[in-house]
Amino acid sequence: MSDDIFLKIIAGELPAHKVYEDEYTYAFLDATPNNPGHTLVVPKERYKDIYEIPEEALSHVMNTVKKVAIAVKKATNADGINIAMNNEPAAGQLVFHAHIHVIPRFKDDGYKHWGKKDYKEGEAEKVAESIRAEI
Ligand code: DGP
Repeated sequence: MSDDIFLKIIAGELPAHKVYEDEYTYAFLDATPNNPGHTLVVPKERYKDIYEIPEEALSHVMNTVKKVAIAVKKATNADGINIAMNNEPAAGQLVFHAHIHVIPRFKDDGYKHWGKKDYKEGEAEKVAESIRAEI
């Protein structure tokens, strides 16, 4: 039996507030929202994260993310929307079935953006070159 809670939600074995479903994707309210209306969009097939998910499946997910983002904004009267994906525990991933967070944001919701760092001399050039070499 799978220990994938999102597969169980898709199969109706665990309760969730579904907001959208199509052949490839499923969208439901996050149980512990940053703000009311915070929705998770998942592929119906299990892929662990951004590294594993095939381009075609990701493209289905992103099409649904756009649909859901527009609906969440209208339904909640949000001032903005964050789209986020956590990959691996170091980045905050808790559920290992790839998913995108659609988070409605409000001017007065109290959240702050992540802190920023400065590059040291020569560091940006070096890291950009390393990334280019991996693509
Ligand atoms: P992440 O940290 O990116 O892996 O986010 C996982 C999210 O999944 C987290 O915001 C809470 C949500 N979540 C975990 N378990 C359940 C559940 O059983 N039902 C619902 N609706 N959401 C869940």
